[in-house]
Amino acid sequence: MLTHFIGGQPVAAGKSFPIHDPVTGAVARHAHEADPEVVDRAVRAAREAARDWAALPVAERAGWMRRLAEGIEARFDDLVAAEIADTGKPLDQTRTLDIPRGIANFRAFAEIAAQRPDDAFHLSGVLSYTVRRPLGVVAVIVPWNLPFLLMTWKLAPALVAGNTVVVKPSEHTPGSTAVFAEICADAGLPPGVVNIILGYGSAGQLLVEHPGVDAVTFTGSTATGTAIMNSVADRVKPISFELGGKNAGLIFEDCDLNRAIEGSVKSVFTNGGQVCLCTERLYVQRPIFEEFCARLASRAQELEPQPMISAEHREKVLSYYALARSEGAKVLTGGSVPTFGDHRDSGYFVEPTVVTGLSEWSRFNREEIFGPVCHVALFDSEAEAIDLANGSDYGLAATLWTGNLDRAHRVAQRLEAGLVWVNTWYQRDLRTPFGGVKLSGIGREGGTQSLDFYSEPTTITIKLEQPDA
Ligand code: 6OD
Repeated sequence: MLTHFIGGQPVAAGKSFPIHDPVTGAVARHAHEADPEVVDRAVRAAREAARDWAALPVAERAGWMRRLAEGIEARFDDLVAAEIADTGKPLDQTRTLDIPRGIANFRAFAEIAAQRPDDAFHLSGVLSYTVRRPLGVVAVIVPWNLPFLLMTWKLAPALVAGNTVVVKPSEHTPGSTAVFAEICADAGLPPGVVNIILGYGSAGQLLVEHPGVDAVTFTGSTATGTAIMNSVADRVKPISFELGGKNAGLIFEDCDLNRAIEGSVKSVFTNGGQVCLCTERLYVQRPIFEEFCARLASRAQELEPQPMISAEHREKVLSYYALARSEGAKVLTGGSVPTFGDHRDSGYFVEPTVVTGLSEWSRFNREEIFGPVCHVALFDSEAEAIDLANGSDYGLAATLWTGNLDRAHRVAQRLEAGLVWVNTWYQRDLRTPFGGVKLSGIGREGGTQSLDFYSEPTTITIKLEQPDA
C-alpha cells in the first residue's frame, strides 16, 4: 500500500483508496488517502524545515538538486515501471521523455539558480539592490498525464529557490512520486523539505486552503484552477497555473508535407492526446487539405491505441466522439472503442480519431477534450489562419508548419499563445518561459521565470556616503 511521506518518513494514515491499471481496468494497488490531520502534519513538517533550508547558500541547494538527479538515475527502471503501471504509457516514451525530463529538471534548475546574478542599480548617490527570499511552503499539485515530469518541473525550482514543499500527486498516479520519496530519503535530504500526501482532489483542496501554505503551483484543468483560485483568494496566496488548452496547428501549403503530417501525428496523438500541449484543432490550407486529411487519417489508423487514465476520462472522451456526430461531423477515422480480443478489452482505450466538417462554434471545437482526437478544417489566407487559431478561449500552445521563414516569424508573433512551435512540436529548452494566455493559465514557469515565481524580491536602497570635499 502506498503511503504519504512526511518529515522524511513514510506515513501510513488515512483510509485506503484503489488505483486502477488503465490497460486492464483492474485494481492494481491501494494508497492511503490524506485526511485533514495528515495534511496538517505535512504542512507543519514543511514549515519546520523551511528556515534551515532557506538559510542554505544557493550553491548548497543546487548540490542537493544534483544529488536528487543522481538518485533518479539510480532508480531509473523503478520509476519507469511505476509510471507505466499507473498510466499505461508506452515504454519508449517513458524511457525517453517522462523520466529523463525529471533528471533534466533537477540539473537545469541547479545551474540556472546557481548562476543567477542579483540586480543592483546605482543612481544619484544611492545604491539599490534586490535580494530574493523564498515564499515558504509551496503546495505542488500535480496532474496525472505526465506525473513525474510535471512534479519535478515544479519541485526543482521551488526547492532550489529555498522553499519547502508539500506535493499532492493525482489519485490516479502516485506511483512515481512514491519512488521519489524513497530517493529523497536515500539521498539524506533534510526531513520536511519534501513532503508528499496522497489522495483525491479533496486532499488537494485541504492542502491549498491550509494557512501554513504560502503559495500554490498547479497544472491541470481550468475548472480546477479556478476552484483553487477561489479557495486561496482571501489569503492572497501567489499562484502559478498552467491550465487547459485547445491548441491549433496551422499547415501552410508551402510546408514540407511529410514532416507536417508526421509532426501533426505526434502533436495530436502523443500520450493518447493527454498532454496540455496536444493539438486538437488543425487548419490546413485549401490546396493540400484533401491530401492532408487522407494521410493523417491513414496514419492515425496505424497507431497503437493508448489507454485513457480512467474509466471516467474515457467516458468524457467518448462523449465528445458522440458529440462530434451529433453536431454533424464527418468522422475520417476512429470515433469508437478498439477491440483487442485480450485483457485490454476491459481497459480504458479509445480509438485515435480524426473528424472534419464542424463549425468553429461547435462545442467540439471550443472545449478541451484531452484525448487522441482532432478536428481538421481548411483556410485560404494567412490572415484567416491566424484568426481561426486565435478564435479560442484558450491560448497555451500553437504549432505551424511552413517553408517560408518570413511567414513563420510573422504568423508566430501574431498567435495568441504562450508557446509557438514552428516545424516542430514539444521540443523544450528549460530556460524558456512556459505557460499560457487566456483560460490557459496565469504566470510563467521555466528558467528564471520559475525562480521569480518561487521567490519574492526585497529592494534595499542605501544612501552612499559622499566623499569629503
Ligand atoms: O514540458 C514541460 O515542461 C511542461 N510543463 C509540460 C506540460 C504539459 C501539460 O500537460
